[in-house]
This record gives sequence, C-alpha cells and structure tokens, in this order.
Amino acid sequence: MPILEILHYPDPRLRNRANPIEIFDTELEEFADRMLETMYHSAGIGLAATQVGVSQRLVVIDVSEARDQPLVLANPEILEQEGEEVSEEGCLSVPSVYEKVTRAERIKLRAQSTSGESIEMEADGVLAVCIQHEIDHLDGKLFIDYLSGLKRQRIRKKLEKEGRLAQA
Ligand code: K1U
Ligand code: ZN
Repeated sequence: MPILEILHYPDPRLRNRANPIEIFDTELEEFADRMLETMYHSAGIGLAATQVGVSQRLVVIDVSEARDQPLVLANPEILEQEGEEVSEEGCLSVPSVYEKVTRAERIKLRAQSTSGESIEMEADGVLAVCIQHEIDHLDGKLFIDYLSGLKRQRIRKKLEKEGRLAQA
C-alpha cells in the first residue's frame, strides 16, 4: 500500500477546515489504513487527513511504545476539557521544530469509527495532547500558531535556511 505525501508548512491546504464524514464505507477504511501506514512510516504518533491534502474529519493516532494500538477517529469532537498541561510538541508538517505548547490536561471526546459506530472516550497525558493537536489540524490550525510572533518568525527563518520551507 503506497504511503501518502505529507504537506509541509506553509502549504495553504494545511489551513483548510475539513468537512465532516458522512459516508462510512470500505473506501474510508482503506484511506484510514493508508494514513496509519503513513504515520508509522514517518515515525509520528498521529496524523490528520488535512496533512495529506484530504478534506475529511479523520485522524489516526498511536501513542503506544510497541506501535500496536492504532486509534482511528472520524468526526472527533471534544465534549469536556479540564486542567492545563505544558508539553513539547512536534509536527510532521513542520519538520524538525519542537516547541512547548499548553493544552487541556484531560479531555472527554466523542467520535465515530470508520463504520460509523459512536465512540466516547476520555484521555489524558500524551494521548490527550495528540488528540487536541490532530483536531486542530482538522480546523486548519498548527501548533506553531500558539507560539509568539517572534518564535514563529525564527521558525520560518530556520526552515528557510534548511531549504525546508515549502512554497506557499
Ligand atoms: O500530527 C502530526 O503532525 C503528528 C505529530 C503528533 C504530535 C506529536 C507531539 C505532540 C503532539 C502531537 C507527531 O507525531 S510529531 C513526531 C513525534 O513523534 C513526536 C514529536 C515530539 C514529541 C513526541 C512525539
Ligand atoms: Zn501536526
């Protein structure tokens, strides 16, 4: 199964708000499998459909050490959130940049499986951080948007210097 190309900042498609998923079929299941394969291949702990240029509210996550606990969430929505936690984040769409971001410590979430079944779950720790990061992608938001303008400018300069800045 070929892996998908991951869009890099500042590609404008990363700023699109993804559409809700209405059709739950084998095509969606196959796409989720390709996203998982792409995430594992890229050594990421999550991936949102927006990052591969697809406007669908679908994310895949695996925060397990053994990389054997895939989580696929269609139409994920945070119902409740509690506390604050600062942790270091990276992003497959902003390569080689790692910065501290403040997010909710615990979340309650509603989503659907690729067959349309309802999922309700609670998360904390890395899983909660990753879910929030991936839902942001579906809303066209990047983790660097939480940083100061000066830090964002430094990141642009660093990526430019490394020749990693995609053409907008
Ligand atoms: O959505 C993505 O771009 C994937 C991203 C998810 C993520 C990482 C860290 C915190 C929140 C969300 C990554 O997997 S980046 C690569 C990575 O594995 C990683 C980087 C820093 C800390 C932990 C993991
Ligand atoms: Zn990301």
